[in-house]
Amino acid sequence: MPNTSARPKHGRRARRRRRVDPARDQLVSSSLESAQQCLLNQDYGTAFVHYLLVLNLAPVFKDFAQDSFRFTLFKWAEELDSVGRIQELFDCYEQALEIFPADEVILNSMGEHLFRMGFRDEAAGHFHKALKLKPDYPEARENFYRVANWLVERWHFLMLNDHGRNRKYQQAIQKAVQNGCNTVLDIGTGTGILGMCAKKAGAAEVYACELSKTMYELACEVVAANGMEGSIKILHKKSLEMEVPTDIPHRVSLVVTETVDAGLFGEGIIESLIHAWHHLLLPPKRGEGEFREDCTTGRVIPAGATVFCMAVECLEIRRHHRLCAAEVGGLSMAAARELRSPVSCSSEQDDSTEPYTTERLSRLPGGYRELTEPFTALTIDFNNVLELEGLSSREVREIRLPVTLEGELDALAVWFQLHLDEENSLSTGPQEDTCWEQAIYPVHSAMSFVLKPRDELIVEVSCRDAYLRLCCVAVLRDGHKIYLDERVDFQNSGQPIPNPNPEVELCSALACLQTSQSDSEDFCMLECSEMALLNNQDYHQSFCIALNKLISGLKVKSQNLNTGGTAMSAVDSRLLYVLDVSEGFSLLSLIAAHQGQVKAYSSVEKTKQQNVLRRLAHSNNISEQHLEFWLNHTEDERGVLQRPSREKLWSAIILDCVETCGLVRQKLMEKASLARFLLEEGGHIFPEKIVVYGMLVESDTLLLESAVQGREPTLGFNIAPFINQFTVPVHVFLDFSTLECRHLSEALELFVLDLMDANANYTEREVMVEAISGGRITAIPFWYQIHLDQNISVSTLSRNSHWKQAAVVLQEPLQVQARDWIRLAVKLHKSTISISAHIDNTPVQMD
Ligand code: 44T
Repeated sequence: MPNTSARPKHGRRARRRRRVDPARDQLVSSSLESAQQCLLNQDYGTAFVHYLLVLNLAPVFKDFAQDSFRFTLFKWAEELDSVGRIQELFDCYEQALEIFPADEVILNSMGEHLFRMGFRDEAAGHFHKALKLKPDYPEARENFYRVANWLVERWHFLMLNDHGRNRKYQQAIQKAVQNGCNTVLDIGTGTGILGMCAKKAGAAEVYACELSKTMYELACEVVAANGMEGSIKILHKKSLEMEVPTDIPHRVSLVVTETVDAGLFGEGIIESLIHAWHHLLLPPKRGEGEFREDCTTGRVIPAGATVFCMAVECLEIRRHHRLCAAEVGGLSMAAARELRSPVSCSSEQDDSTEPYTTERLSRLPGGYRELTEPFTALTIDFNNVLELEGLSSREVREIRLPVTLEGELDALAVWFQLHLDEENSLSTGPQEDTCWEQAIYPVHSAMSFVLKPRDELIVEVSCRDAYLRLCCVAVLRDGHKIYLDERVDFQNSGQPIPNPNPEVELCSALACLQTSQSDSEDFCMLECSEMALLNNQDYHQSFCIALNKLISGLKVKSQNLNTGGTAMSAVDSRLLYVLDVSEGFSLLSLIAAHQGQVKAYSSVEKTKQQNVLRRLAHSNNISEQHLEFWLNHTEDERGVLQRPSREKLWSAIILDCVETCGLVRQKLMEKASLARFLLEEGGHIFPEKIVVYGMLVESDTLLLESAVQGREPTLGFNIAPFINQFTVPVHVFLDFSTLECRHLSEALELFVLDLMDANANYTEREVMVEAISGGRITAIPFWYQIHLDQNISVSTLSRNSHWKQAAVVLQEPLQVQARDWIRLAVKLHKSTISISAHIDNTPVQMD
């Protein structure tokens, strides 16, 4: 605790400036004393109020009281947090930052609270500010790296590195401005690039708006650095909140925007353009014959888009959205059929579901098979406001996709062509060599469905809540309709036609049967990664064997003890206790309970998911008393690892070590030491050890995603140094198996984390590795071997893993020759790995 009793040393300057006010001095000094006293008494709330009073009345005490004030704030915030007084907590931080606006520790700490509460953008902003104030502040740096992806999403780098896209936008803007569009609004300006293009092309007035605070600030910096500070007006606003003349003096003749996501409409372009046409743009030109633009009509770049869709078979998509396994870790999964991913186009949309997810099809492990030709699902003219307005009210349209290849129907893949103008267009298709991802609409139907050539897949296309929705409804086979989806309403679609093929009819009947039983209320949602985990048979099988080994051993031990005449009651001696503290949905407690004589505690929190586990317990003959939900017993998260005192210590504690994104979980080692303390003799932590492996690679792809590359200015503008401040050294969510890269070394062991033995751990390690071929080391992808016990382990790199990989991207690529030796310095600080690499060909001393 900081020293609270020292007397303040008044600076000479401060003393000279102070006006004499005895009453105020008296108040300040008594408040300061009270603050210190309260702090000693651990009455942090009152201490905080006193400090606030002192520092507001007498800023001269700031230096003196800063440490104690921070300490008080953090303690008080902890208390407020634990009792859920969140608004007050943030009020306190705001008051503190009014007094110490440049205090990096307070900023960082407020960021941590914001992050925990789910305000990621705001949290990231605080870490960034803290880091700007003190670049070598490791806590803020680490926090910043964890969230930088939210602040400035990685696609900004990809887009700025996509020279083709940049040039096409520039050409289209140039042409429009030269043709008379001389007042321009850039909606969602990002780094300011399109606005700057318009200015450079000679537009008289350029306005830009950006809703993200960080991106807005970045755009201001970039525009100033390019000497256009006075000539582009940037607003920190959503375009929908803009109006004439408050924000812009009059309507503009050109709107440029690239507010499109992989599913085209996900960034709200329809709504933004409808609003722009009504409030911000000049009226569109009327006749088809009017070719020349002038300053009295308005138009939009991009002018429109064509959306394509195609049915695909893809195991990688399937295992992330549907339960594929009938048995997992020895448990029958028949009772868990209602599990599904939150990505669904069903009519009952709510906040927890999304109509599509995104993937780069060309990078999916295991690839994909095209079951149909690409088909035009929709065309849209952004210059036609009636068409934009009509989208949402447009009737659901049915399209039919002729099947060209036999395969399981897993998803519809969607991409589009963005027509910037008559000449320039961009495509986001899976075959294109661009940075774009495709939108994936997974098929959730109750059972797998195999499409056959000559079938026709019937897809419903609609646009609700400004999202494009695609839904596979049925398959036309030999003139008969087989329904796929559960929400088909027979009154609208007509009764299914009797089918001469009994197999097909049975399938159809089954699909409908499933439907009527499970209305959406009964669905239980799992995150895509949780679904993939559930489908990971090896993982569960490994746990099953390891738990079985441990439990059988402990049972024998307790029997021996019992026959030896200890005082244990018969019941106690038979029950072993297992705690699963996995994050999210986990079957491991159930697998433990399935071993018999085990009382297992699950950390699953959501009621629906708990119910699924209960149902699975029931259907697998596991007594209800042998499965408990840990969090139903604890008010406080910190109590998670402490069992009710009346029970024995844990026989096994299962820790979740690696996040899906490929990083070690935060606070893992702290949790492990707490867990060790709570184990009974002979008890075990699962896993007992994790070994980090890595490989030296040359990968341009990773570079393109991490920073604006090259020394050439982007379209002649100086952007790279500004956006590159948001470069992070560790990339997450990689698929190492499909990453375009050259391997420059064998896989090597980088680091070991021992969860059972604290003394075995270290925080820094040097490893030597030989280059197997020459090249530029740009990155070191890494993954984990998770050792459950001495013989059983699972790898996060395995084909059916639900984990992705992460990679350290070197600050500067390292040129190496084949057979060079590279010295890697690997550090682990609070579960964040950092690696630096140097060539070191000095001969190794052999013992
Ligand atoms: N994603 C493309 C591009 N905004 C998404 O805050 C990269 C997709 C993509 N500002 C893979 C790769 C790629 N008013 O900074 C953002 C956002 C802002 C607005 C003001 C509005 N109405 C909006 C709407 C959005 O605009 C910026 C760009 S939007 C996202 C672009 C090729 N998958």
